[in-house]
Amino acid sequence: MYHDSVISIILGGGQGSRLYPLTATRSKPAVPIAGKYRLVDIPISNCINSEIKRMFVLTQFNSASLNKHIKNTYHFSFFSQAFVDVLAAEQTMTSTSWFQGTADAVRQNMHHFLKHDFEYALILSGDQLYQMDFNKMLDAHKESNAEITIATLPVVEKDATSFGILKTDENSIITSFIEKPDASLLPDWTSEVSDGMKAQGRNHLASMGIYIFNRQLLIDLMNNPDTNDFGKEIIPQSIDKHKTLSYPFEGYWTDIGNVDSFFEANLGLTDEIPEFDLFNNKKRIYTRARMLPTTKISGTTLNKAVIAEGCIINAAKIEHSVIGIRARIGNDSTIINTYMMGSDVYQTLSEVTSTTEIPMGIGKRCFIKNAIIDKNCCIGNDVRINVDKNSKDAETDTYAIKEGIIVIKKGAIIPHGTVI
Ligand code: ADQ
Ligand code: ADP
Repeated sequence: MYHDSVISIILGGGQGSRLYPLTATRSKPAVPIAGKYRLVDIPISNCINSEIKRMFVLTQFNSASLNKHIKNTYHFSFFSQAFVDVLAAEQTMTSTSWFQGTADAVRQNMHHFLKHDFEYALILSGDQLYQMDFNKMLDAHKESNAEITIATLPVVEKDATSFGILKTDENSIITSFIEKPDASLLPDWTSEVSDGMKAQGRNHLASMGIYIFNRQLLIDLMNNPDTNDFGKEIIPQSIDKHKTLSYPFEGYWTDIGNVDSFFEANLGLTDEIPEFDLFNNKKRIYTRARMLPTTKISGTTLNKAVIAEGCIINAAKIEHSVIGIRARIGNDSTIINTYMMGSDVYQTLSEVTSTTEIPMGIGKRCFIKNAIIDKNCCIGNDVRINVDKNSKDAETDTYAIKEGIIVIKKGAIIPHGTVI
């Protein structure tokens, strides 16, 4: 086990513009996923399951909800060295010193990291859904005497333009690397992959944005103020100078950095055997223990539904949907292909039955399809939300439509009878 020799640095997000409007009022690591977790719980849980217990979360803005979540969730023993520290950019939005990229975010926080003893820095992205034992990656790094190790995954040609793509020699040492290559270059960038991957047409080896750096090399690289990004500069410039190992991973891994992939990853949890395994004693995903009551359901046909704790559901039908904590859904409503995040608090019975205010949750006789409903939304009765791939992108105060998915903004009030 490497817990004494490793710190992990979780890149919590740039401006989060690709996940907008989910990131309009909170930092990316605080975005709720899978009904009861937050994005940052994934890398933190992977670290805890790998016995790596000194973690830093780098974020562009210090949202109250992120600090609160970390503080309320990750309590370690008084006698343990373990911690999760949130380090926010100390500049303002308009300042030019705002983190210029992933490497710049690490550089600006080096003084925090160097206060701790470590031999290896494990750098992780904050917006990926996967379960990985980092000890195996650290073993491979150590055994090969590498200075840098990059976790890699074979991808299909269509996806290859979104990633750093690399080539290796027979010892898995990386010989070349190109960040997000143009499609026309791809024929020159295939790699040897396993037969199983080949059969799926996954012939391009992609960087997962998960890196191990030896301490001294990280210090040296961070001393060069001209490099701001790992994928664009640090990694391509290091390949020839420093032994860089590819650590192959073939499990489930997906980037959830945009609304479309975030939506797919959440709804993927409703599959008969979800690729992301939440039902595993050894790969537990941690989150805040909220002590919520069990969910109460009446008169609802459920099909491929994932329902978190503390909900009150009277809907007619919920299909292919994830329903988050404390959600309330009224009689005769139908919810399809939807991720509803739920609510932060319960309202009183008189608030829920109010005839003047629309209560939190979804009202009666609604039809909702292809939606992400952020927290604390108040959706009235007889609301019909039915967007699809043909819907044009649009934005109002209360919702945004992007690529056929509608995001109802946090706390939005959608009046009775609205049709979108
Ligand atoms: P991208 O994911 O496109 O590619 P980037 O946008 O730099 O790279 O994000 C990497 C991670 O760092 C994300 O979690 C992001 O939220 C976070 N991040 C970005 N800017 C940040 C900042 N200023 N401060 C803190 N965190 C920040 C990268 C690699 C590719 C690789 C893919 C795999 O560059 O080579 O293939 O990851 O997803
Ligand atoms: P988000 O989940 O959107 O990032 P926050 O985490 O900031 O938002 O909000 C969640 C916390 O805020 C909850 O833990 C809850 O205590 C508090 N909160 C939110 N809305 C209310 C409300 N209407 N009344 C009381 N507390 C609230």
